[in-house]
Amino acid sequence: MKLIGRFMSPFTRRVAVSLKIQGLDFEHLDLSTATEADEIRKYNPMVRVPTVVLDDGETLIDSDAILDWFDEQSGPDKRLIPEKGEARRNVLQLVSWATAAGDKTVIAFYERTRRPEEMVYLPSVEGAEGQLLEAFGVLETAVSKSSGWLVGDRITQADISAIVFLQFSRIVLPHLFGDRAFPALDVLRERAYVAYPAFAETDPQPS
Ligand SMILES: N[C@@H](CCC(=O)N[C@@H](CS)C(=O)NCC(=O)O)C(=O)O
Repeated sequence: MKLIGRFMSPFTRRVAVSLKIQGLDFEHLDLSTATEADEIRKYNPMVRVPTVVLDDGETLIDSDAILDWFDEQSGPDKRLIPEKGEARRNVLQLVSWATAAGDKTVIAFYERTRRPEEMVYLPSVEGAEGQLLEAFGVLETAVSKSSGWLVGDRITQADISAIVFLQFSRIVLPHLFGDRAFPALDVLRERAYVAYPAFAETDPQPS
């Protein structure tokens, strides 16, 4: 199967990290939505990433839906989102804070970089930036109350998403993080990098 999108895209990267942790092989097409739209369009007419093309040719879009399918394929021991109950609710809630931070980061980043300066409405951009910091604050509190991984005693999608989206936000909106530290999330990231090569193997490379 093919995974389309750069690891600078946190939505793509969390799929890549998850597939690697689950031991699923894929071919990575390192294509940028900004500069290689025509190539991506061959796989996804919306030119959005991540896009996955399965071995039988079927196309999957949207990281949540993609992750859900591979969780089901992996079986109970390798699931990254528990199948049911409180653990599932907790993981899904934490993933939602992380993806919400990611959505707001993409909005702020695109507004700041893809518009003529005079057309940027700063109060709206700064509003999104405030929201994403609040979301990371919720994740910081959650991890500081946990005993290692965010939920339970092994890595879940909550950990992967928290790590990947915070790294992305720090890269593309560095001005936000000068006086906002997330020490517990940093410890979580270090723990994950030591335990799982998938993180280092997908380190985002800003162009
Ligand atoms: N909800 C989507 C969000 C994906 C997303 O925002 N992808 C960005 C890159 S990080 C993208 O493709 N941007 C180009 C566009 O949407 O036009 C998911 O979870 O996959």
